[in-house]
Amino acid sequence: MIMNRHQNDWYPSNISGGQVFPYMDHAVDAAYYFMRDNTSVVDSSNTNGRLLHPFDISGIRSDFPILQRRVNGKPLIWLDNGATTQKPQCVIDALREYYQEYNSNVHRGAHTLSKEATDAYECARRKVQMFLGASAIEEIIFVRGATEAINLVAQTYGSTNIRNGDEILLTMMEHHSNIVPWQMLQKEKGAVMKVIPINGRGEIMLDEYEKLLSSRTRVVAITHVSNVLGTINPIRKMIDMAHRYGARVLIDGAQAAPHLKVNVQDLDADFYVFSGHKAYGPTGIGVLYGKKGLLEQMPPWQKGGGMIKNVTFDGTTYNNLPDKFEAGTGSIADAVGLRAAIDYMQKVGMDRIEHYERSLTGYAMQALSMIPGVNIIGTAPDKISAISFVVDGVSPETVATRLDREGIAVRIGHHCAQPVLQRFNIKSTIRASLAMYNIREEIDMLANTLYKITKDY
Ligand code: 7TS
Repeated sequence: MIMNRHQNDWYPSNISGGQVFPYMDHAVDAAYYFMRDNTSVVDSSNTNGRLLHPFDISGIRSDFPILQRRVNGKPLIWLDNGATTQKPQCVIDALREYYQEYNSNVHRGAHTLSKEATDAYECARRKVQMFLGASAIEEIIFVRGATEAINLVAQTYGSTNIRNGDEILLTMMEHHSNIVPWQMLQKEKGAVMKVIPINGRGEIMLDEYEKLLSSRTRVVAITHVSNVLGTINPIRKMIDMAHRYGARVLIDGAQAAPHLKVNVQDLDADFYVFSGHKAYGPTGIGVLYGKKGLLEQMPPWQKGGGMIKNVTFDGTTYNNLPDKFEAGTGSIADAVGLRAAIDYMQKVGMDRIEHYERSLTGYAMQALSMIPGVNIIGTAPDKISAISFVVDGVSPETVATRLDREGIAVRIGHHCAQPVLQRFNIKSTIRASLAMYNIREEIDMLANTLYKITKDY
């Protein structure tokens, strides 16, 4: 059944069918209730308590057609945003328009369609530059996603700058994409990899980090937000600390760019990466930001068409930035789709998305932490979106299957971040990860279903 686009009251008031989890009837921390009507956000940090423009949650939800779907007879509750977000209509339209009206290869300006496609592709690059606050358009390289961006940096910057005995620092909470490329490089070069530990709440131990830094540190690779714990890392400070030792810092922004306002110049990040598909854009497109001076010094990565200036059988000269790192035909339509996604996020406002999601994350933390038998992994006060937990005596598979029966999509497993789970002596968690279109009623539904599961086992 397709729901009315603007219908926002389709959750039954007694969603648990009689067995209501107690927290719904009792006042929790009032702080989590201040947006009860879902219509307005007070951002006291920016406005001294004045009301900002309404956060039009029902308008936002109606922009995402898939949210009208039913799964197993129930309205879809998409809490797997850490894996990928759903797409607003404007992104779907941008892809359709590209293929329907101006599909062409880029940078081959002999005809109208190529010019239109090139304009759209470069406009998308400009949009990303603004989104990240980069100082120059040449600093934005289109890649397939965060994984490809990190591999590019490890294999170009890394392979020319890391030598025997040099040190690479990573945190305990990195995604495999920000571990394996560095590990391979470390083995190849005879370098040393050191791991920055985290505490029991899932926060980086800055004093231990300080101790690990030295003049041997060449690269520090840190996730901005953990995909398992949701912790927001103090990357501004960590970048400063690394720079004092002359190290370069790569920030994995895969779980941050859709949720937080990022400015790479304020952060002074050397490299910042993210994936379009986790930020309401299409799959197949992602971004590597790098400081121009660094990108210019780095050798090209993949070789082929587009990245050259001149080729003879005696030798090749490479193209300028950003083309030097974009061999072959890129994901043109997906870049155009990413531009629409960024437009959409900016229309809503990154400040307001962050504020809303922080509050929703707090609400979900509160709700889940009150269910006996549910243990949350990752309790840092500064966290957003990802909430991992285990349920006493019930396997993650069983929990996920029961949730799916209610239309609730979560991810289970190691989330491609096995070391952080090892830190907490577990192999698998259930993870709910939130995005701007999620609402408290969905969290209530999750909490009530979990409560019922704990009662049944
Ligand atoms: N870095 C982080 C922090 C991530 O969470 C992910 C994907 C990646 C890198 C890789 O992104 P990709 O787009 O190149 O694949 N994380 C997840 C996740 O948590 N569930 O599915 C994918």
